[in-house]
Amino acid sequence: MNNFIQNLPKAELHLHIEGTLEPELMFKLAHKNDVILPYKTIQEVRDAYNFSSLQSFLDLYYAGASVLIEESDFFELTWAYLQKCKEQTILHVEIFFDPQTHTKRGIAFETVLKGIVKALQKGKKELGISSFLIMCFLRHLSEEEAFKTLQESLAFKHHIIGVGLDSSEVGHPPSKFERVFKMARQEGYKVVAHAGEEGDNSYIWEAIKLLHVNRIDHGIRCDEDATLVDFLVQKQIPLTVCPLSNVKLKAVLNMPKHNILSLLKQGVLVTVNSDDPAYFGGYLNENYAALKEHLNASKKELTTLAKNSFQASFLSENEKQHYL
Ligand code: ES4
Ligand code: ZN
Repeated sequence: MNNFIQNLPKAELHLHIEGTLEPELMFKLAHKNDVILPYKTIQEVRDAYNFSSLQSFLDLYYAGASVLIEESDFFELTWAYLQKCKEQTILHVEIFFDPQTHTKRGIAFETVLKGIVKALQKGKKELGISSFLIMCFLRHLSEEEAFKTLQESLAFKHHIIGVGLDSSEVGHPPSKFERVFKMARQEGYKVVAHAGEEGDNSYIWEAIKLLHVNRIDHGIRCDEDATLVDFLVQKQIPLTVCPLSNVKLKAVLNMPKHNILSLLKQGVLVTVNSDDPAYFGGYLNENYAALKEHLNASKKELTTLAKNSFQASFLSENEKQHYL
């Protein structure tokens, strides 16, 4: 790994903890919990990671998550990711979790949350990594189910900084969750939403105008509308971009065609993130390295992207200053 990228202090703002489940841990937990997987070997799992779209990935991702049963499983998953952060000079993380993926299978919200939180607390204490937790609603499920999840989260509000919106984008626009997000904001949660990954620029506009998001996750289709790009620049609304994910899920044809550096040059507050690193072939440093290799990103650009990751974070202005 490139030394410069390796040693660059970074924050990660778009990371689904369920998307850090490596096939080795998937098999280990399947065995422990008596969960039957549709694969015989680790190689078979890896061979299945050939996606044609977001949905083709999500089908596998939800199947993989079925091995997570006990609190200790969520702890082990999160702890493994934090060790990776330590290796990669990631100093601060804002992690997504999908409670509905688990409560739908009869796993208690509390089991999921406690396992993740205990690992984050250990990560702070032993590795010096600061962290926030963001709860995502699955947008292919109903508004009513999202409200139920929001209600359930309130008992654990002190552990959750904000809410997000993920899963199948097209056909499930932000407007579907306008009332849920309004209540979340009233409860003091920060708000983010996946928008403009596969959905067109109208999904980004809706996330901004109807959900009043603090950040857009992905947002790469903003360049379809010059007015929208100007708006993002003017308001400095951050985009959490995930280059390897976009290529793997065919949201972008290939890495040389990725628009992240073009957006950066136009003044958009873009950041680099890994999304679901166990599935997309790389953690955060591999995403930075892809920009260097395929887009000729300079040291100055890579440094700006890393600084942006702290600027776009939910750290206090005081804490941010430490990194900028
Ligand atoms: C996701 Cl890449 C992506 N997009 C939307 N939802 C997701 N959940 C996990 N990864
Ligand atoms: Zn994502």
